[in-house]
Amino acid sequence: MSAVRYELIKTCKQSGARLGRLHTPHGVIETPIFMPVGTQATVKSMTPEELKEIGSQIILSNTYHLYMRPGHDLVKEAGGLHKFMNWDKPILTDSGGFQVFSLGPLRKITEEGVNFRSHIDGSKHFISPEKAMEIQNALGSDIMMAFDECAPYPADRDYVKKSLERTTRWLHRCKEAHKNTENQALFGIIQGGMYKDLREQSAKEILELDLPGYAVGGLSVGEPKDLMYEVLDYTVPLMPENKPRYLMGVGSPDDLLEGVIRGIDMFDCVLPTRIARNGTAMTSEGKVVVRNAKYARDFSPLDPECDCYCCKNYTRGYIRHLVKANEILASRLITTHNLHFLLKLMEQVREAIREDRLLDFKDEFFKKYGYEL
Ligand code: PRF
Ligand code: ZN
Repeated sequence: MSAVRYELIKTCKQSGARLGRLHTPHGVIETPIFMPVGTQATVKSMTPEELKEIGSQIILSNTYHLYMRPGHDLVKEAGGLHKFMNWDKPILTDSGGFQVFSLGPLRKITEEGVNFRSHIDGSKHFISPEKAMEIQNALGSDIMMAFDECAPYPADRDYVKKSLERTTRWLHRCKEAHKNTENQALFGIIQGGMYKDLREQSAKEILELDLPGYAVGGLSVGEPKDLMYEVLDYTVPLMPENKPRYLMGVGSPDDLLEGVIRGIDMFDCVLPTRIARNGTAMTSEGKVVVRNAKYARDFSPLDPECDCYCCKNYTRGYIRHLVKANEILASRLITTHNLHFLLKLMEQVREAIREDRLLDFKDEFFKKYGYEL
C-alpha cells in the first residue's frame, strides 16, 4: 500500500477540473489545494495554530534548506519535521533539486548529482538522488519529491532533452533508494521544458514507475503565461486520472484558476507570503500595494470582502504605518490575509467544481480581480 491515496470525487462538467481527496498519514486533504510554503520549517511569521485558523491543510518545506540548517539528522533526532515544528497535518517536501539549481554559479551538475556551495557559509556540499531521499526520509514528510533538474527558460531543445533523460535516470535511483514507502509517498516530476514532444517523452518515462502522484515541473520559470497554459494543455492529459497532479511553484490567483481548469490538483508558491513581507496584499479587487502613500488615510480593511483576522480588525492606513515603520506585525497581518485569500479562493473553486460552474466563477473572479500579479 502506498502512503498516499488519491480519491477522485468528480470532474467539472465545464472544464477539466477535478474535485478530490488526498489521503495521507497525517490526514485528508481536499483538492484542488494551495500549499503555503514553509521553507525553513516555518511558514514565515505564522504559528501552526494560525495556519490552521486560516484553513491550511498541508504545507511545503524544503530539503535543501533543512539539510544546510539545522541538518536532517538533528530534525530526525527531534522526532521528525512534524514534531520539530509542531505541525501535525500533512507536509510535502521539495527535493532540493530546484533550490540547488537556483544557486547559479555556485553549483555544478553531473550524472552522479549536484555539487554546490552553501548559500549560508560557502561550504562545499553534494546532493544526489540517493542523498535527497535520505534527507527526506529523515525529515519524515508525507510526500517527498523526486530529485530532478528544472531546465531554465529559455533553453535549447538539445539541452532540455538531455536534462529530462537525466531526470528520468535520477527518478529510478530515487525510487530504488526510497525507504519507508509505508509512511512516505514519492512523487515523480515531469520535465521537458516548452517542447511538446519532450513533455510527452518525459511523461511516458516517468509514468512507467507507477508512483502515487506526479508533478509538472519546469514551468513558471520566466516564460509567458500563455506559453505555460499551452504546455499544461498538452501535458496534463498525459497524466493518470487516478493520481494527484501537482503544478510546482505556481500560486498567483490567475495561474491557480487556469491550472485547476486544466486538471491540476495541487499548487505551492512563495508569492503570497513573500509579497506580504514587502507590503503587498492580494485582494478581491486585485493587488493592493499598501505601502503606497495613497493608503495613508484609508481606514477601510485590506479587502472589504475578506473575513480574516487582519481584515476584521485593522485598516489599510494602520497596516501601511506598520510597513513604513518596519514593524513585524505588518508581515504577520498581511501574510495572514494573503494566505487566507488564496485558501478561500481554492475553497470557492472546489465549491464551483462541485456545482459544475467553474468557468462562470473564473469569469466573475477575473472581472473583479483583473489580471495583475
Ligand atoms: N522541480 C522541483 N521543484 C520545483 C520546480 C521544479 O521544476 C519548480 C518549477 N517552477 C518549482 N519548484 N523539484
Ligand atoms: Zn483578509
